[in-house]
Amino acid sequence: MSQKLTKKPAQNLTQKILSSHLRSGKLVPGQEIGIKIDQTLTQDATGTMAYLQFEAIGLPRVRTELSVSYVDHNTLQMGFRNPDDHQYLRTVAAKYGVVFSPAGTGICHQLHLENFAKPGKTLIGSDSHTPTAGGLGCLAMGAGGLSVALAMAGEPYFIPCPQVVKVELTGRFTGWASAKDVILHLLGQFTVKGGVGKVFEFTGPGVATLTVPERATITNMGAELGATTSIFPSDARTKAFLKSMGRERDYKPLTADQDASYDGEVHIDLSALVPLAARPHMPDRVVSVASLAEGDGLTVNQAAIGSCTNSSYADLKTTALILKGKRLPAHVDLLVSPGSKQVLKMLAAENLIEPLLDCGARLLECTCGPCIGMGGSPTSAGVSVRTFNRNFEGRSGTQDAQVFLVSPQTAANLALFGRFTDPAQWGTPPRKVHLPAKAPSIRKLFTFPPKDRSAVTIVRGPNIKSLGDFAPLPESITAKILLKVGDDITTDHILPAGAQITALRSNIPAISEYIFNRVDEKFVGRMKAEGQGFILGGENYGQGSSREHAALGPRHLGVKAVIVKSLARIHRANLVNFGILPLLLMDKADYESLAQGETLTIPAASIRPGQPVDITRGSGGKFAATNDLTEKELAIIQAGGLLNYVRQSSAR
Ligand code: MIC
Ligand code: SF4
Repeated sequence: MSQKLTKKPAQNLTQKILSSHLRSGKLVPGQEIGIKIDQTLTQDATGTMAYLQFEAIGLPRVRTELSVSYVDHNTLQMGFRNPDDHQYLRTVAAKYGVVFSPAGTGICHQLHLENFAKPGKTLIGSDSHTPTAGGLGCLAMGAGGLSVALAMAGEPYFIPCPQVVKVELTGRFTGWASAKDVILHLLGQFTVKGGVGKVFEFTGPGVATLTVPERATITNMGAELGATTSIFPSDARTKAFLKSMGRERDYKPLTADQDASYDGEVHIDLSALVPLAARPHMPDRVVSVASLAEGDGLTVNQAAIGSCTNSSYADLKTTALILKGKRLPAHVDLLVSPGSKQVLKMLAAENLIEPLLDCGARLLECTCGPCIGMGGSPTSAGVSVRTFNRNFEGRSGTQDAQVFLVSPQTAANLALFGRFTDPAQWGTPPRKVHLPAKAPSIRKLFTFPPKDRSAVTIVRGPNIKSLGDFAPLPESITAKILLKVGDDITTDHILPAGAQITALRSNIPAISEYIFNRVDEKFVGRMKAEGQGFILGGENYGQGSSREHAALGPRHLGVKAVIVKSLARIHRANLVNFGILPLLLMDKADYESLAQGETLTIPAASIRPGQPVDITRGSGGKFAATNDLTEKELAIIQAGGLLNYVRQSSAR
């Protein structure tokens, strides 16, 4: 009898990692899957809530292979609230077995890539740019703080199984093109909503020409496509990177099978790319830098180099080499923030700080800094070229600033000229920068949890308020549309960043006062007067950050449902987690006829997964809204949110 060998079906890289971590569901795009999470990360602005929620779950320690708490978003320590948050984060980490990275050590994603991310592992982080770790073959996703708290408790992470898009890279960079231009090119093609429900998986001969930090720039900003994540294979470049980080043992090769299939395919010829820029106020408004140089070229008032997208050693060394021996024009303010102390140490060791200082640049702490509006705001109507990943209106702290997203090479050159110029005028680019065989370790700067955690006391300042209780969803809700907004509303519109507001992330009643205040400063007043209400929105509502405060704040104010044309992935999950109904207009044309102030009745108890319901209008007419909720998600909303749901399920 001949024995038939059953050949394992060919898998792409995403399917390989997903299937080895699958806890529930099937790998069929769109269906809900539960996956085991190996690592988690948090940052300070979302972390305090995540740990308060972890505490509420009541476990003695985290159940992941590794959990790290970074402090990088707000390190200004203006007043007691912010340092109190840091102290809480440090002590709660020690108590529950989490590694702690103190303020100033670096930006979470850069540090995680350098020190902890591993090929083939799953990672979720309470920050939308967690996919940075995809640069070394880790399946890394941004999530709300509560999802991260549950992953720390050992629970699977539930997502709709993504489609996988193959991005075939060929050729190699020429001239001034760099990794940033790859992702800007993709954004120009796909837009900020084009990646929803998708993983972008990079393959092809061009991959081998890219170093891990270059790959990480690309996967980082895949978040702007709305993608679930982006990932590169783990290969000889990955091995060299991990070796330089003193982590060669963490290397394992990982690629898609030769004949793997994908749900879509794009091709990028790296040698055809030119320097690109995303114009104000969206990362997908992409044009060539040369086109912005036409005529006299727009004056540039500020340049900012850094952020989790472009703050690596290679990015900053290239910057320093471009600026060496030059002097900035008097009207240009240049801010440089290294991604980590390791980057800073390497620049210092090679005397590359001096060219930055001598040209007139300002060296900032190794944090998010101007990217999250922590200082460094441009002048009124000022033009700022930034190597960051988001240029949403007002995010820089100056409402009418004109922020362009560009590569470090582009930012440094434009800063020197003081205006947009054609890359043809920039001379010869410096040679591609590679990491040394052994980079200096900063491992001892992390605080590893003590063996005996019983003596650790968690310290809470007066601004740290535990989460209040949320009531279950009523059977029927009659309330007014208290805000009508357009397409592409970002979480920065819903809850602005900046030092003043971010300092309130541990205090929901206080931070709720700022919900939508840059869009309509009377919104909070209307919510308070009415006690409850709905929000009407357009396409891609809630894009951008993972901050769950953009759901928690509205929930605290009494928002019961958001009725929109479409939703961004992480914000949708945050709405579910905090018991707000995410409803989708069946007929998008109804958006036009619905007005702010109109009263609606939603028959909440009759909502079924994927089924339309009739919503009664104040005028007596009706319109239909549907949903893309699973049975479980609906039960979570009906329970008043995920914490209630988990408590009820464990009581059963
Ligand atoms: C951002 O870039 O918007 C942030 C700040 O990093 C957020 C997280 C937050 O709001 O704390 C993100 O991207 O998730
Ligand atoms: Fe920090 Fe900006 Fe990156 Fe967000 S996008 S993690 S604020 S550097």
